[in-house]
Formats: sequence, structure tokens, C-alpha cells
Amino acid sequence: MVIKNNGSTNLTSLSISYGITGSTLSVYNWTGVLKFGETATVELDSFAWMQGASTFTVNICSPNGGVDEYAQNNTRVTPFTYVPVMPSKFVIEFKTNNYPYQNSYTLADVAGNEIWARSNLTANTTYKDTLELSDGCYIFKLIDTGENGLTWWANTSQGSGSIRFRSATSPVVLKNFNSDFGGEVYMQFTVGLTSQVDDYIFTKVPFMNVYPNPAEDIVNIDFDLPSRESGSIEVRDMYGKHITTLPFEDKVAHHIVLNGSILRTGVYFITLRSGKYIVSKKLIFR
Ligand SMILES: [Ca+2]
Repeated sequence: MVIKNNGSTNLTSLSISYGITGSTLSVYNWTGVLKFGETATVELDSFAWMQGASTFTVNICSPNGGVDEYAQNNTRVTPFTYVPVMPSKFVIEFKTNNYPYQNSYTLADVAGNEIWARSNLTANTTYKDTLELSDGCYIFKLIDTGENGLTWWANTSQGSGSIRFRSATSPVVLKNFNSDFGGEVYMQFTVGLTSQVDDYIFTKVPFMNVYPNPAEDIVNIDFDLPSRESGSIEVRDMYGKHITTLPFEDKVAHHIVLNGSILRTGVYFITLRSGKYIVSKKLIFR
């Protein structure tokens, strides 16, 4: 947090209480020397966690051990979002495209230390790595030095690849990343520190990714939903004629491969329908 002295007297000490709004706040006693108009950045210690709330509160009091002359600017409340929770054991599934030398991916701990990495990849190959992590905070990062993701309509020569997290105990998809991601995929998550709210649900808005697009043989359809749903993916041509329906049951994330042998050259509409959501994408097949 940043504090500023608006008073004419030098500020030399301050009591700062902070934490999740509604919880028992922690106290940090700051000391230093701040002249009129000067600011200081204060790094607070850890604090007690509380489930359910989504704002962080900071109060300041007792400047120089006394009573503040103007108490109206002593409190700030900031909203925050929960970091997604992953199971301790899961699979990173990465399919390379024609330009695998553009890609490398790493897992780092909360201090930014790399604890796992993959590079020197082979083209059009699927890598499946099972990770088993202890409780803590982690950062997953995938780099594309070509800055054109694993698939991009304007660069079809690179082919298409994909990146997703799967369960280690079943083929269930936990999370799909949009393979048209540009230069980097970046995801922070925790293991063991359950939020008990939306564990293993990673998106607030439904999304569907259809690739490669244009497609020539197989079509990949990935989707991620904000809640567990059953429904279907419907394929229609540009005149609205029904081509096929691919049902799904009880999914928050899924990967479907549509065999292009049932499609002819043209434009199609791929539509996901569940009880709550409709998402539609245009597909060009040639
Ligand atoms: Ca690329």
C-alpha cells in the first residue's frame, strides 16, 4: 500500500490495520520519516484468510501516536478475485504445431523460481506430463516467440496446436487455453488452498475455440464454461441445414474432435447450447 502525509508535521509512525473485509484485521506498525506531501510504499505482512469475501480493507490510525486531524481519508477498500484452484496432481497436455521451436513452457513457484520446464519440442507431437504439486501458489507460462500462438487464421503455415490441463485420474479436461493466444499464456493458480467457491472452474464467461480455422480435415472444438453443464454442439451449414449434433454431459471444459469427412468446402456455424449458455462460431472448411 502507499501512504501519503497531507499534514504539515513530519509523519514518523502510523498504525495500519488490514485484511479481508469483515475478518479480524491484522496490524502493521509503520515507522519512518515522511515530510508534507511525501509518499511511502509499505509492504504489509501476511494476514488471516476468510472465505467468501471479495474485498480487501486497509485502515490507518494513530499518526505519530496521536489522533488524526482528518479521518475521512483513512480507509480504502479494494476488490480482488480468487486465484483458481487446481488439484495437486494433473496433466499438462501440449500439442505442438509445425513451428515447435517457438514454444516452451514452465511452471514456477510463488517466488518465481522455475520448478519444471519443457522446451526443444518436436513438431506435431502431443506431450503429456503428470505433475504432482505440494500445497502453494504457482505460475504456469507458455511462450510463443513467433507471437502468433499455436493457431492463427493469418498464418496457416504454422499448423495448429493446443494446450490444456487434464485430470490425472480420468480423461476429463480441467481447462482449455485458447490456442490463438499471441505471445504468451500466463496463469496463476493455487494447490491445496481451496476457495470452496468455484474450485476447478476457471472461467467466468463461456468460451469456445474452433481450430484450425480455416480447417481442411479435422476440426478441434474446445469449450470452457462457468458451471457444470450438459448440452450439445450443433454444426449447421451457412443455409442453416443441420449437419451433425455432438452431445456432451456434465462438463465444465471439454475437447471434441470433429471429423471433417462429413463437411464440404464452405462456411459452417458451430453452436454450443446448454441450459444456460449459447456460444456460436463461424468455421471455414476448404
Ligand atoms: Ca507460433
